[in-house]
Amino acid sequence: MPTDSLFDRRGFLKKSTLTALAAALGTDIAFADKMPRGYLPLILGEEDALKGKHKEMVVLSDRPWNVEAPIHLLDDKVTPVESMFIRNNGLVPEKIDVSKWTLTINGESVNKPKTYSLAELKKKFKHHTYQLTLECGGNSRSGFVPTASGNQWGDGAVHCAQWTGVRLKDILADVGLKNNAVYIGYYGKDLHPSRDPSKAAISRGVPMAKALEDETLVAWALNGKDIPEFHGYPLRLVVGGWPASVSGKWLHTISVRDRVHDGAKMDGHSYRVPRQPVEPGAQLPETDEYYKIIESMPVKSLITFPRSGAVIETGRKLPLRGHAWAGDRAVKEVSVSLDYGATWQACTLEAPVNRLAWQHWNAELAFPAQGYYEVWVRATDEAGVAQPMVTPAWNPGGYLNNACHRIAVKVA
Ligand SMILES: Nc1nc2c(c(=O)[nH]1)N[C@H]1C(S)=C(S)[C@@H](COP(=O)(O)O)O[C@H]1N2
Ligand SMILES: [Mo]
Repeated sequence: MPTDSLFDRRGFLKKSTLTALAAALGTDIAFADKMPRGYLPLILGEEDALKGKHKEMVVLSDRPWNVEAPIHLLDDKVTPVESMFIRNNGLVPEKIDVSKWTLTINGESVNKPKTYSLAELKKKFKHHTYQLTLECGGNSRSGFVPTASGNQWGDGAVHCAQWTGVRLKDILADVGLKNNAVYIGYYGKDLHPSRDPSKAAISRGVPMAKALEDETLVAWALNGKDIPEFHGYPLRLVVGGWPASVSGKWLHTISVRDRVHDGAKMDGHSYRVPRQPVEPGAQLPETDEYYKIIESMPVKSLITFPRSGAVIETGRKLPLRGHAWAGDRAVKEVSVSLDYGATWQACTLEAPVNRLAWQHWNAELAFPAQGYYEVWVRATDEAGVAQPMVTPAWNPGGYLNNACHRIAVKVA
């Protein structure tokens, strides 16, 4: 429970929590000793993440907020904000003053740390807009048996929206790097669930080669407007094709490191998978010897239309469509099957609008007879790697489940 650290062993709000609250409220809390055990004062509640979200979005948890999209809400080519999943490891920052927001570039491998105001970033560097696929490393975790620890995402923790900002590589060139730079790490202004300001909720990063790609942005706009509060307002690092956990929200600092970034959630089994396949349910030492950091996400696809459970008339053809993506790679082929993978029909596949954006596919299916069907979709990337038809390698963190998506269709 993320809120545990607010309470003492008997379940009452800690003295330190009460002191911090009194400071925030400008007055003491009356009857603090009468508060029921485990009671969380309203003032500690966060803003409602569902404001501006589609009413069919699914809440996995609200402390911190984790919200996913049912697949039929991902039908748009550019994901609208109302259908974008939210994955928070902590609490959204309070009282954001954009006029005072800055981005600092520091770390062992910069010549000299430099700080930019938001206005300077916008003025000094060329603006770029890319559509980028961000998929949570734990998307589809609920498919693993036995249950892997973490949010039990269905398949809806993915979006491909349009981000506008400046290239990280342009900023880093302006700062000046030493030649021992290995990795970058981000820091965001969100609070650790314990509200302990000395702890980061999450602070991850990528190797220099990924950081310096054209599409790696420091962005202030999402689908042409300010980034919404829950998606990182007012500034965000956006890195397409890798676990979305490397796209730091509420960005205030990027450290250029002379080693693999060692921020929060870079170790243990966070966003890491065993180097060698393990037996389902296995436990292994959480060291670098056994675990490697997830980099590019694997090939995957979704059927976004029709929604599962569609009923069609006998003799009618069914138009189907969706998206496919493959981390750093492009998708080369998408096929659908209506006989549990025995035979496959090739779909029409569009090129991505830019590198690291998902690709749209469509097909028309004829059903041979009345009855219950399942339609499976399977994508193959440009290196010839295809999605598995069943859940792939179990791992303790429940990452990288890219099994084929399927929907039910009844022909009546
Ligand atoms: N500062 C900060 N950045 C963050 C997170 C966070 O909790 N804090 N969550 C990460 C994770 S795990 C994911 S999957 C994505 C989710 O992005 P979204 O909420 O905009 O969909 O943000 C990433 N960036
Ligand atoms: Mo994530």
